[in-house]
Amino acid sequence: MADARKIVFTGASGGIGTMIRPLLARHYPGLVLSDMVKPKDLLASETFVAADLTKPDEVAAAVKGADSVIHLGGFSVEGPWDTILQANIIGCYNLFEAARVAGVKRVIFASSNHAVGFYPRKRKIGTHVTVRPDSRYGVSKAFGEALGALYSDKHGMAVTCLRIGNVGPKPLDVRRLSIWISPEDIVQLMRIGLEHPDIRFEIFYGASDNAASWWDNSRAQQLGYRPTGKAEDHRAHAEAEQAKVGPDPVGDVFQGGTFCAAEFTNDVKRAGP
Ligand code: 15L
Repeated sequence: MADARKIVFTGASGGIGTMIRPLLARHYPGLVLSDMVKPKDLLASETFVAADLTKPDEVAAAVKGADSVIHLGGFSVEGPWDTILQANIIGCYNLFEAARVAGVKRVIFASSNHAVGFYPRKRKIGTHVTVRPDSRYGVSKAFGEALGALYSDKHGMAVTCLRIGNVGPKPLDVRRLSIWISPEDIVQLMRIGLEHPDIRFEIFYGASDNAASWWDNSRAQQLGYRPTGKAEDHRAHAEAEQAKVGPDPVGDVFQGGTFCAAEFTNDVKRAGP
């Protein structure tokens, strides 16, 4: 269905952005894409505004006149502190603040499973648990969720945080059987955030209908989420890929996997809730 709203999509040239742009364009043909580099295959219906998230003026120009923002921009894995600080802390603040000034009504924030990565795999968690980040990257995603709550409560912005698992055509390994989300399903979650009248501040898990899930996504379901992807359909592929890597005594215990194991100097029994 055509939609006259102006929706700005940051991080449009990144991995997830590239996968979901054509799917989003079916629902929102006038999408305004933003990133540091222009996507190679801009559709006739799309426009592009270059913006560096660390530069408030550029971010303000990118979101000018928008009523909604899908914020996928930033650094998408663990990195040195200054990289995370610039792209995901300062960049995320600049985005929310520019959105407030521009009168943006709805923001979809790409959070991550790594905001709660130190929960053990044997525990099923909902969206109200205390954050347990597994990396500086995970901390930055928890920060983004907190900013979203602030702008929702203080300024009435309708903010939806997606704690994304792993987006792709199929789960890459056994861990991803629990956290995988198809491109179609993440677009479905974004559409709920962009359109549902009851959104104030929400956290959804970005996961498909995975039998091995570690997450209770009942709030998303209450608001209409009906995932169509099923990780189990790809189990053989995921197990074959898993067989190529050895066991990880830290990463295999916790939901965040290798993000937990990196730089780990603790005792596994003392980590996580
Ligand atoms: C993420 O948050 C990353 O952006 C992505 O690259 C994957 O590492 C994913 O998490 C994951 O946990 O598989």
